[in-house]
Amino acid sequence: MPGSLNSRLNGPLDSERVVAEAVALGFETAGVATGSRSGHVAHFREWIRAGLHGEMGYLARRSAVERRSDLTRTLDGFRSAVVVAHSYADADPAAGSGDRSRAVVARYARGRDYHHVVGERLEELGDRLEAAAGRPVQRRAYVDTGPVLERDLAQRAGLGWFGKNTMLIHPRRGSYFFLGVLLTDLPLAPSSPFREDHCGSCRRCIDACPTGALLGRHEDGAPVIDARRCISYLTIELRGAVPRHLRPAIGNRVFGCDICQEACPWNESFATPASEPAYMSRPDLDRPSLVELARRLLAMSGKGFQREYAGSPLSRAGRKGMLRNVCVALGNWGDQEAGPVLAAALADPAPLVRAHAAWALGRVGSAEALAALATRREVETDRTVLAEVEAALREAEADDTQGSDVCLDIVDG
Ligand code: B12
Ligand code: SF4
Ligand code: SF4
Repeated sequence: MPGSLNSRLNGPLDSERVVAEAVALGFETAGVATGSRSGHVAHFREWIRAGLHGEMGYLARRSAVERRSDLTRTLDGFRSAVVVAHSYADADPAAGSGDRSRAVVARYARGRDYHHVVGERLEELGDRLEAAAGRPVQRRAYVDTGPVLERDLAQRAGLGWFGKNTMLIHPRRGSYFFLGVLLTDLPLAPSSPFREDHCGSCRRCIDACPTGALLGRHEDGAPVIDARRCISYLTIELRGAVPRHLRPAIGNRVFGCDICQEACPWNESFATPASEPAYMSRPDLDRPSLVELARRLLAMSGKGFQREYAGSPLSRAGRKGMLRNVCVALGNWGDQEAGPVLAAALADPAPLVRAHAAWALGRVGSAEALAALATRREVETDRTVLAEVEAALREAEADDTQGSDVCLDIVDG
């Protein structure tokens, strides 16, 4: 440990000491924000009012919105928020490979669940601050799930600016990091807020987003996302069917999406692989073959899935959600090799899985795929699945007719 950090760790309990303690615990950087109210709350409310949060009802609950607007509603006696950043950057051969027969899991989700990793470390940080303060410290730790505007606090604590991709970007670390927040009753001095916007005229993230989810900056400067179109939302948060018109744009992403971060020059220049072993990829989530992944998931029960992915972010999507995502990716690959496993998925007990398998078989379009759809049409009892089966058969037929039209045109010409 460098001498200066060591001496700060033995110094008085001020903001410098708090940051030093956070860094000693393995966080890359940290800062302090004070003031229980945020200037961003009106923007947050407007975003909810416009329905851009989709089905993420927990964001829109009245009590949760109110708690976001005033931190003293969450911690009586709130004085300061310690905000930490924990890097999960990964060199990622997956995204660059372009091999559509393999699944891409977003970087943040390939290892252990960050809620646990960051949460445990924030508790440890709280214990250390309490020992240094020599009195009980009122505190609450949040990572992602609480009614807290984490990026707003991070910007106020000096950790970075809001990029047009809505990510909090650090000028020397890029954006591949989690945020954690420790609300305390400690009277700490605030760090300098990060006021610059380093995006300038760049719009690489907006242009790269395959679903058009990034809407650019609002006239007040806030970046706006339509979460209902974001692949991260569609593959993790959405419980029902993925809207048909968005399925092709999802490609082979089966859990989360990093495209607007991959496009960002600040990540190209500054993201260096994380040193945290907990975030290293599980072997089965490192570019798994889509067919293999589908086979494994189909063989699991819902409980078996939760056992297999306990402690992994993937548990949030559940078996049905993951199989839905893998079916979409298999349909986007569209290779005949996907046919047999999709035919098996067409008999899955979950209608959600059958519906997406039907869509994917239509995209594969081989004689075997169409035969599996035709057979299912005779026995299917779920109306939604039946509609997907019929649409897939209709579209495959239309493609076929279009194909022969093209031939005729050529012959006629
Ligand atoms: C809901 C949510 C999502 C939703 C919506 C995303 C979104 N951009 O809002 C979905 C499911 C799509 C999602 C996806 C992802 N998420 Co998410 N998500 C959240 C969550 C739980 C809430 C975010 C929220 O409230 N959104 C609503 C908007 C309106 O609020 P906001 O994002 O804070 O944006 C502020 C700015 O717009 C701002 N603002 C900025 N400038 C200005 C200027 C002015 C003048 C004003 C008035 C306002 C303003 O006002 C808003 C309020 O502060 C946070 C954790 C948390 N509790 O904060 C994690 C969080 C934002 N997610 C995170 C991550 C890692 C991701 C993914 C990268 C995961 C992945 N690989 O798939 C993607 C990235 C997609 C993207 N481009 O955003 C990290 C981001 C870390 C970072 N460096 O920024 C967080 C902080 C979780 C964590 N603890 O680490 N996420
Ligand atoms: S995470 Fe993917 S889908 Fe979502 S905004 Fe970024 S590029 Fe678009
Ligand atoms: S890609 Fe460009 S516009 Fe988007 S967040 Fe990065 S710097 Fe900003």
